[in-house]
Amino acid sequence: MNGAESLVHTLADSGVEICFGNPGTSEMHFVAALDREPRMRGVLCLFEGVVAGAADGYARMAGKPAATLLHLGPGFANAISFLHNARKAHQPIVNIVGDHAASHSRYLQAPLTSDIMAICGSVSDWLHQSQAADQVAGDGARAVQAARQGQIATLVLPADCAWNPATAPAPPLPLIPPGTVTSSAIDQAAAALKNGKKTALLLRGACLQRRGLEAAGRIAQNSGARLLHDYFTPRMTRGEGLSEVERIPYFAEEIVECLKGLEQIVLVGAPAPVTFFAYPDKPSWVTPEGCELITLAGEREDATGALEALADALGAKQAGRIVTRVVPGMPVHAALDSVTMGAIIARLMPENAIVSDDSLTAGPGLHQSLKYGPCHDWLLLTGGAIGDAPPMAVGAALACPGRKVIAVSGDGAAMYSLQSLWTMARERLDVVTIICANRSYNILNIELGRVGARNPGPKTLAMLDLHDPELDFVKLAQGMGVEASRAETTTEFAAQFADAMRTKGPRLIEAVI
Ligand SMILES: Cc1ncc(C[n+]2csc(CCOP(=O)(O)OP(=O)(O)O)c2C)c(N)n1
Ligand SMILES: [Mg+2]
Repeated sequence: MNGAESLVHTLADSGVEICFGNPGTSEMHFVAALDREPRMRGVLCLFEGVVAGAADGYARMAGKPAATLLHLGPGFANAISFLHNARKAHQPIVNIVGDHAASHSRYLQAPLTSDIMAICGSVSDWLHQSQAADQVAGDGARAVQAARQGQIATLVLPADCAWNPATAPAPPLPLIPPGTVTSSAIDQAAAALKNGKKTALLLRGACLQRRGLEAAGRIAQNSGARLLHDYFTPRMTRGEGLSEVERIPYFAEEIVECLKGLEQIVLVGAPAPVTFFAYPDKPSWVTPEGCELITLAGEREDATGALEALADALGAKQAGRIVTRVVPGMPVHAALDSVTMGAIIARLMPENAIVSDDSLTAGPGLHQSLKYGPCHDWLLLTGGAIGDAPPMAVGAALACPGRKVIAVSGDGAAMYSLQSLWTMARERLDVVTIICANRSYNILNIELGRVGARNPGPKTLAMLDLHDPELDFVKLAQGMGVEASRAETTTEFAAQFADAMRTKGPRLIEAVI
């Protein structure tokens, strides 16, 4: 076998079952090796941002890494923003980045020669360049081990290391589990929850899934503490049957209001809260003055186990308050807006769906109904690099066949990664993509005033406007093989969304709001 084959077998032996890729000449041996490893699925994406977003969505839902295949420094560079989102979400990804053969990279004038290690290093927690074909398998096993600690692992694979002979795949390396929380951290949090002060638990990571939420609910019931999660949390299981957790709002002054009066915040897999942006005369640090921050579990520790241990330490046996479903009434016939759109989605979506959410200013309207909707997993824009709802939906659909995936995206955001639709069509993924078409970078129109930019003129406003020309998402989707329709009223949206829920396969609805 050659180095590339030894790597693909090693990845498969280590439990990596899927590779999202956009290959080039330097990756041809890796591509050819896919046919010799039946356990590895290759998924072509037509832009590297889609590759990265799909790997992120896959990891969030599968709880394990996908591989990506990227073409030298420029290919990796195209993936950076969505790798950044994945990194902020502490998701596991194994990037395989083809590079020139050693004999060729000394020619700086070769078009694709770049400072590849600097480019890859910018968003990788683990980075290595293979030095010889017979070391590639071992490098691959180490990359998977690193990724499985919730990291972006990047292996740069020079073409000669891929094509030269190698001996054998490398055996999988042991999984390094997240750190266990010390009993003193649990005792400290337990004591804090009994001291009568106004307290909130701020939860992030896997503890926002069913097991952690169950323990958190018992703690809240026992102690009276509030449960909070950050605005762009990576993944949360929510809706019917789950503990209700308050979402920390987006804008600085709303966050301050939300956290006002708290005397203690217990951090559970979460960092201390800060605002999304800085604004003149507004705080970035939003922990109320005098409020104590107590760490129960660090961002890379077993927060779920810590919550269960804390619930036991408190003797908190009684289940917490759980969400009962509220089925919104069918909105009356009217022009669609984000509130009625959210109500219709929450009314008609099936149980156990996955919602990939980059809905921006349509979000609050959607959130209002969805939080009392049927149980679903909710994936959010963790690193602030917009456009990752459709690619994350690609990855989530491949991780969870049989579950309906609903991607909700702003019209501006959707244009960063529209090529996702082609992969949805090719892989026949059960994803409905909803474009919130307000023909505007609406949030930026709001922010313009908030940051204190004065007297915007026509040139300024044109930079935030999407009317001229109007994007026709129906045609764009059809051009990529996805069935699509436009809804301008509640009635149209309800009919189209209901139909999308009844049938399987990729579908797009341009929701004019
Ligand atoms: C990669 C990246 N580029 C640019 C931005 C800046 N940005 C934030 S929101 C936004 C516009 C979003 O518009 P849209 O998706 O239509 O949502 P709306 O605000 O209209 O609800 C832009 C350009 C960003 N966050 N990330
Ligand atoms: Mg918009």
